[in-house]
Parts: sequence; structure tokens; C-alpha cells
Amino acid sequence: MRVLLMQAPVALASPHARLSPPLGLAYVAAHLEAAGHEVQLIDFNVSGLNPQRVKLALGRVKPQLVGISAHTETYPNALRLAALVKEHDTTTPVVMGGPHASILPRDVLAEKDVDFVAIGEGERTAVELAVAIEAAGGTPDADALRAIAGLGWRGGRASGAGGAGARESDDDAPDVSVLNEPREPLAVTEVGRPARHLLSLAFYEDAYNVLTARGGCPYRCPFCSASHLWGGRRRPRPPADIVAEVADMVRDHGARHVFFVDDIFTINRAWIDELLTLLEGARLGITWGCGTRVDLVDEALLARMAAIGCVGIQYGIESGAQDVLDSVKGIHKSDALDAVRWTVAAGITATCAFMVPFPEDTEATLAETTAFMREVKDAGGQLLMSYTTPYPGTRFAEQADELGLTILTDDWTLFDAKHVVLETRHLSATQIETAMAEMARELGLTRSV
Ligand code: B12
Repeated sequence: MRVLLMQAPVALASPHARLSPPLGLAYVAAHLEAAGHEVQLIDFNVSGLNPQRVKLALGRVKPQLVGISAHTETYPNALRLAALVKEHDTTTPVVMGGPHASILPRDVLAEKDVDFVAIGEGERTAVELAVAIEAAGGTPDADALRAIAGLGWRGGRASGAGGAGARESDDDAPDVSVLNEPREPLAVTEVGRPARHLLSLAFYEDAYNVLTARGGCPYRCPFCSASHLWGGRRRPRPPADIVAEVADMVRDHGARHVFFVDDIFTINRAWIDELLTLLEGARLGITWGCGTRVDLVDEALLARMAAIGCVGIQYGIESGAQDVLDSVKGIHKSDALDAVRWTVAAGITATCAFMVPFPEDTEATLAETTAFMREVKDAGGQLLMSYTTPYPGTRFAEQADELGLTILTDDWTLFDAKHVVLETRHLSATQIETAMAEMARELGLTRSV
């Protein structure tokens, strides 16, 4: 069948929207193609969300299924895309996936223009949905839908929603959302390669991103939704498979610089050793970057990474007040400074991200953070700042009251970490904005995030 996949774009142009290929959607595309479907993928971050262009694409592709990917910030645009699809042809089924739909599936299913949500890893869910739609020649019946793990859908009481396999549905409601059993994780050997041939790689600043693991991060930082999204058990891909993918990118796409997408690239020492050995042996002549925690590196590892082409590491340091760090991240300031010094000494750029404010932050702890950021800067680290944002599914969102947080808006467009969307019991929105501006000025930063 013909499937059109759409990446919803960020709404507000901002420096943090560094364009990188939508890997999640490209994996879904690859699995749909492998199952014999005809797939097109449009990233509206690249093409711009122009309703006329969306209509032209719909007219050209004539999709029998549309899949839309969104995180929280891009969700309003995802809904706009869904509305345009339905305006074009009300019978085209629309499935939404990605972090926002995975965490708030019922909210998404309450939207009239979205028929299905894919919760969590979406490859198999999308393929099974496409098969069911094809078999039904339109909307599959409730039994067929209920059989698709990881799918959320709207069922009426006549459909028997709430039967075996369905969670938390309400048979008395006329149009209830049904969330099927969770999808079993994909074996890392079955993840395969994202369908990069469907993307215009030339348009991306970070064109060559390679996913090294599934399952995310075992740390449960209260501001991050990764463990909620992925279950927290990291499933690293086989190093040989990753290096083969990089080698293909060099050969087929002329990649010179690769970014390894992973929440915590260096967490498994045996795995990273093997990956580095294979990367070195492949002599690809590339540079690369990654992200990890400051307490998961040491001098010897960093020197080795640099020798094998690593030129940039992103660290989330978050705060410069040890009490705050103890409560939100469990890292030590001394580990952070060591990591920055070793990274810089190895010739690698250390990009260090900080967030303002945490629930226990006061004017005094923010002053500590500013002082510590100066130390990091003096040690050669690059600084990034963002506003703490209570993304759905995080402890900051779910336990906001207990933590003394007041969430100021439900305009998801503002959940881009560049707007103040919360107040704490110690700091008002104005105080937070003023503090951020002062910190940026004192540290000589020209932009946040
Ligand atoms: C790498 C990464 C980045 C990198 C991207 C780098 C690169 N070169 O690729 C950078 C640093 C740029 C980045 C930036 C940001 N990020 Co980020 N990022 C991640 C991270 C660690 C991995 C994302 C990824 O590639 N996953 C791998 C793919 C395979 O998974 P996926 O995209 O989720 O797709 C799967 C499913 O969701 C589903 N699916 C997705 N779409 C669809 C569509 C359909 C139709 C279907 C059926 C299924 C489906 O199937 C896919 C395959 O299984 C995640 C955390 C995590 N572990 O998920 C955070 C994460 C996605 N980021 C997040 C955020 C908030 C941001 C920023 C706003 C942060 C900031 N301070 O600026 C910016 C926004 C960027 C932008 N405007 O687009 C949040 C999103 C939370 C939310 N609710 O919105 C996450 C979850 C982390 C967190 N803090 O909670 N990020």
C-alpha cells in the first residue's frame, strides 16, 4: 500500500532546532518498505509547513495511510498536518507516533483527525497496522485492531473495547480510546537501517546520525522522559553492525562526520571498547560526536576516543549546586570538571548543557551554578543553557504539585526549552527569566540552548 510519513516541524525558528534527520520515522519507513509497501517521507522541518505543499504532496502520493511523528514541541504542527490530511480526504487513516503520542496517547486519540497512535517503538506496529488496513480495504474491525500490540485506537462499545488485551477502556463511553498491550521490544539485530534514501540528507546540518542502541537510559532523571518512553533498559546494537552502517554512509553518502545517537554512549565499557576497536580498524577517516554522562568517562577512554576521531561530546551537567545535582542527577561537580578537563585535553569539544531552574533552586543556588559554569568555561567547556521544561511523562510534570512546580501553559509549542513554562515555589517566571539573562550576560553567552 502507499504510505506517506510526515515529520512535524518545530513551530518557532530557534537555534536549538539543529536539523538532523528524523531517525525514528526513517526506521518506521524502512520496516514498511521491507514489508512491501510504497513509502514516501517528508520532513517538514526541511520543506516548511505550507498547506498548499501538503495538499500537493497528498494529491501526488495518494496515501492509503499517513503516519505523523511528533515530540511535544512539534505536536501542534502534527495536528495541523493531520487536519490537512483529513481535509484532503476524510477516509485516509492517520497514525501518530513519537514521544508525545507515546506518552499521552489518550489526549492524541481525543483529536478527531488522528485515528491511531503508535505507542513506543513503532516499526512493527506500523507494519501490522498497514497490513490490517490493506486486508480490510479501509478501516479494520475491532478484532483486527485489538491484535496489534502497541496500538492505540478509538473503539465504540459495540466493538467490545475493554476485552482481553485492551487496557483502561470504558465500555460505556460512545467513542473510547483503547490502548492495546504494549509492543514487545524489537531485537537489536532486527532494527536494521533507517531508510536514509527517502531523506534529502544534503539539507541537514547533522546529516549523518547513527543510532547505537535501543531502550534508552537506565538513569531516571526527573526532567527527562527517555526512561518512561523506552523502559530504561539499554539494548546496544552489535558494534560490527554499527561500524558497517557508518562505512556504508561514508561509501554511499560521502559522510565525513557522524553523530552517534545514544543517551549514554559510554555506559558499557566492554561494548564501547569493541566499537572503538572496530571503528579504528575500519580506517574510515571520519570525525564523530556523541553524548554521555560526566561520570561515565575517564582520561584514558577520552584519549582513545579522540585518537579514533571523536571531536565532540555533549554532557548534561544541568546545575552547579551540589545539593540540586544530588536530587536530580546524582553526579558530582568534581566529576563534571574532571570530565571537561580530560575531554578538552584530549582535543575534543566538550559541550556542557545546564538547565534553569530546578525545584529547589533559589537565587543562591543559581549564583552557585553561574560560578560553576564559569569554572567549566575556564576549563575549556562550551556552555549551553535551557529552561527546565516539564515534558509529559517526566517526574517534573507528573509530580509538579509535590515538587512545588506550577506549570504555566498548555501551549505545547512553548515546550522547546527556550521559554519559561513553569514557576517554582522559590522563583517566579520573571525571576527565572531575569536570572537566565543575567547568567548568559555574565558568562558571555549570546544565545541560550
Ligand atoms: C538524540 C536526541 C536529540 C538530538 C538529535 C541529534 C541527532 N543528530 O539525531 C538533539 C541533541 C538535536 C536533540 C534535540 C532536542 N531534543 Co532530543 N532526544 C534525543 C534522544 C536521546 C534520542 C532520539 C532518537 O533519535 N531516538 C531514536 C528513534 C529511533 O526513536 P524515536 O525518534 O522516538 O522513534 C521511534 C518511536 O518514537 C516511534 N515513532 C516515532 N515517530 C513515529 C511515527 C509513526 C507514524 C510511528 C508509527 C511511530 C513513530 O517509532 C520510532 C522507531 O521505533 C531522545 C531520548 C530518547 N532516548 O528517545 C531525546 C528526546 C527525543 N529529545 C527531547 C527534547 C525535549 C529535545 C529538545 C527540545 C531539547 C532542547 N533542550 O532543546 C531538542 C529539540 C530538537 C528539535 N527541535 O527538533 C525529548 C522529547 C520529549 C518530548 N516529550 O517532547 C526526548 C525524549 C528526551 C527528553 N528530554 O525527554 N535531541
